[in-house]
Amino acid sequence: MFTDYASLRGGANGCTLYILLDQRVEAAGNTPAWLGDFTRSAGTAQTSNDVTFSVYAKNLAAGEQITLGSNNMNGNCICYTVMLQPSAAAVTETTTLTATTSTTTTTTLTETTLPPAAVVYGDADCSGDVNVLDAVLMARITVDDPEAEIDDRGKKNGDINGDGAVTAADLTKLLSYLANRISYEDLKP
Ligand SMILES: [Ca+2]
Ligand SMILES: [Ca+2]
Repeated sequence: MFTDYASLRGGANGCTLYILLDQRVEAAGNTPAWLGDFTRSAGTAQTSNDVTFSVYAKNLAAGEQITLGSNNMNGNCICYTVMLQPSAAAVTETTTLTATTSTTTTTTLTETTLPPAAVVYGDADCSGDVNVLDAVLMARITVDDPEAEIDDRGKKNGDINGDGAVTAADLTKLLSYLANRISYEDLKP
């Protein structure tokens, strides 16, 4: 349990503050009130010893100060972890943390920003493989179905002939591949 609190201030450009909170704290109904104006992310983090953390985020404006408090626990949890992502240049001015107990762990973030995935030509729905469902989606795109959902990656995947848009020409090529008339190598631009 933290007995001394940390005081942080976003520097000249502000920053994003992330708190990784042991989910056992949430399970015990002890989620700290000072996390109230943080946004709880859908992502989680896990340590090498199988402790799962919820990820809370808050943007600090330039010069904005925040004081971090207790995790309301007397044991049976790992101290929360604090991470800062500067908004632009290095901005963090002060960071002090003191804990009465600590556990050395390695932390791996999941569901954070990953590098752009390689283009998988034909996989318009980004499901990981190329099949008739991609053809259905691309057909709906080519007729401007307003309910057809395709994201930017899907548009890249669906632009099989590389002319910058998903059109009937791309769909025709995909159907040829699905009918085994051309190989996947021939499907690519
Ligand atoms: Ca697919
Ligand atoms: Ca195209």
